[in-house]
Amino acid sequence: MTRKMWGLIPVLDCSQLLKLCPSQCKLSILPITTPAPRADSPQRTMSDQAFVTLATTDSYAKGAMVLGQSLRKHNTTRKLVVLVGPHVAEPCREVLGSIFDEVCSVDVMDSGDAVHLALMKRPDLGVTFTKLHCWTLTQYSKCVFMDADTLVLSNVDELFEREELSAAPDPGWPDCFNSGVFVFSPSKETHEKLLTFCGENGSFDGGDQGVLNSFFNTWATADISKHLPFIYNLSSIAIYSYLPAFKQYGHNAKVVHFLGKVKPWNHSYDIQKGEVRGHSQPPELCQLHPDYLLLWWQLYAKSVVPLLQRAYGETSLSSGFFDANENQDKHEDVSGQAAPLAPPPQKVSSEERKQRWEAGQIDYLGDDSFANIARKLDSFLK
Ligand SMILES: [Mn+2]
Repeated sequence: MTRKMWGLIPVLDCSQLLKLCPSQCKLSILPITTPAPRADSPQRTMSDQAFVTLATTDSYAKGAMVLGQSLRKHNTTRKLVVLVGPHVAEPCREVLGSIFDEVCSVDVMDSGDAVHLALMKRPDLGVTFTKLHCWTLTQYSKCVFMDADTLVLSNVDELFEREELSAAPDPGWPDCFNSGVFVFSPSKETHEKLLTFCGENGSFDGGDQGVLNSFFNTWATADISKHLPFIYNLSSIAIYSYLPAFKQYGHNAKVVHFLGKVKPWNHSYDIQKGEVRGHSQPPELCQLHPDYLLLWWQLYAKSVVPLLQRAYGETSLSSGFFDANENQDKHEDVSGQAAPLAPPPQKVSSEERKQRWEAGQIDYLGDDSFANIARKLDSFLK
């Protein structure tokens, strides 16, 4: 019965419908065939908003790769953009291109304020001025900048509800915002103003954070909605300096920021045991929280290393997995005796490790096969 009835209704295309309808009908039909984009439609929101990060070296590129994968893992609906400096190797750009929607090459724009940089003992910070280039991404209406040494622990798309310039307080000087995570609106005009401001005023800390805090100088007082909760930029240093607060609120953390000189990629990882191991810096310099460090390495091993292997050539990197052992065997052959046995690695449980870290005893020592893999990767990434 129903089928019969439907069979009687002629199938009309749009032009036939238009012919049948009085002229005002066009208004009701046209929007159906070509729906006008609405400002609040999710599709529009997805395509004109982006997370932006910056990679000036191959090491920071690794950080950017892990950050990008952490955003993907937590199903962001926004675009992913990475600004890449001229020193980043081609295979790294290739990997970044497979994780990010857009890879933008930018010139390194050093602050030139060498005295301040030296004072900060962070000569590498000068290049983060390249960050200011993010304001030129005018194909997007709103962006969230995230340092390559940050890691997303859950979906943070709600950050796009905030306006420029929204950021979390800096743990060292809470009247300043930390420039590791901030919401901004790309604009050629703002970009030019920032550059002019830099030229005239320099940076009080020799880095981008000083410039941005001087430029957006009402952040601390004007509008509380521009203060991002601390859980959107939780630095390990802050955890360490206010442990009771971390124990109370830390489980809500959404973004971890590996502030300081020692970065996750300066460590190595035992993929069999799932443990983070030694780094090149003395242990007392490292205050990264072991759980977050482990999360970073797990994501790196699972979602980034396979891409790097592909980009740098499967065979050369595969042999890299065994090079260390081969070398050791050769060494044994040459010396005619077994190499002296290293002390057996200490077995430390996750809980023990955490307790030690909380007591300030940060001890990442030891060597293992994945450390050698990482070294091999590093040798490719130089
Ligand atoms: Mn950072």
